[in-house]
Amino acid sequence: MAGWFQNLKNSLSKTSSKIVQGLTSLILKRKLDQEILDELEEILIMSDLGVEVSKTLIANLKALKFDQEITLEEIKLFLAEEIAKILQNVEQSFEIKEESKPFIIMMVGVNGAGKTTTVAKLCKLFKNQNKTVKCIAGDTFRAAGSAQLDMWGTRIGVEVVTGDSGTDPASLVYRGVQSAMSAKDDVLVVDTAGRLQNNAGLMDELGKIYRVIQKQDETAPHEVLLVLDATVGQNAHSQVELFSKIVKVSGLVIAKMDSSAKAGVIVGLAQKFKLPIYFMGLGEGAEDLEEFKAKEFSYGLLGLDIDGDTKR
Ligand SMILES: Nc1nc2c(ncn2[C@@H]2O[C@H](COP(=O)(O)OP(=O)(O)O)[C@@H](O)[C@H]2O)c(=O)[nH]1
Ligand SMILES: [Mg+2]
Repeated sequence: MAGWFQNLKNSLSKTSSKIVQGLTSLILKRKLDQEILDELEEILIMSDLGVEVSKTLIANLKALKFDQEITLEEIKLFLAEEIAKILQNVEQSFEIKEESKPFIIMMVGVNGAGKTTTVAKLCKLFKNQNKTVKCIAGDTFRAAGSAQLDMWGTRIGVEVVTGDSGTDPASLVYRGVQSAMSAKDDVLVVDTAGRLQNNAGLMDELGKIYRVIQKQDETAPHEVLLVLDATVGQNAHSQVELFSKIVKVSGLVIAKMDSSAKAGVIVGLAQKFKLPIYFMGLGEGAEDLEEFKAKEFSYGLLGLDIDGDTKR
């Protein structure tokens, strides 16, 4: 479908304009000297790519072009290609395995990251693929948590398993898994709460939900997706570390790419954790979810266009 790359590029404009403005102020046409390299490194670090990635990119650029003439376009292209190489390692298409019925996806993440919205987007996506889908409103901690998903369910035509506010989430999840099993649903998406009084409470609850799922199907949950809010920048690193201690995170979803100026953080996350990035959230609507594509993301990040085919 034409236009999806433009949509991604527009979504990334807050981040890319920061990088591109920095670059534009830097270089007209001159030889690549140490001063430019230092300034360039600072721009990359300020753009949330992370210190380690930024240093590597600069070292590679230096090795290739030091003391030679270079244009702004060449630098952008170089960065886009190098960043794409890093991100290719975490580009992986999300697969619902047919042999697992239901294929159970558990969503985790801090409060406000975009979990519930992503649950709705995923349900819609699988429904569009003609799969039978259910979800569980496992955030019984917030009074509005379950109502929010219920409303989405009505809107997109997907059944939502809910309990009253304050219901024990683990028993709700048990009931939801049973229901999806007996209906032989293709996919079951489990929403969870993010903020509990403290980390111990969160660990306890997510651990319990994980075990309840596993008890009913020892191969499940088949995916544990950590939803990260792209606007939090470097803080995303500590969230990956925290949640990886609690559950076996199998992949990432980066929400709110469209409202972030810090989407560059993905590059550092990819380098450090090597977790697949499956999806990007590009808005608040049910359709505003795209598969993560390394090259498109990198080019969008540098405000560049891609010629020809954009892989979709
Ligand atoms: N712009 C934008 N907003 C989003 C996106 N994903 C979620 N949101 C908004 O972020 C807020 C928190 O989302 P929610 O799904 O309730 O987060 P949760 O607490 O993790 O379940 C809501 O206002 C959502 O509409 C996204 O990809 N883009
Ligand atoms: Mg929620």
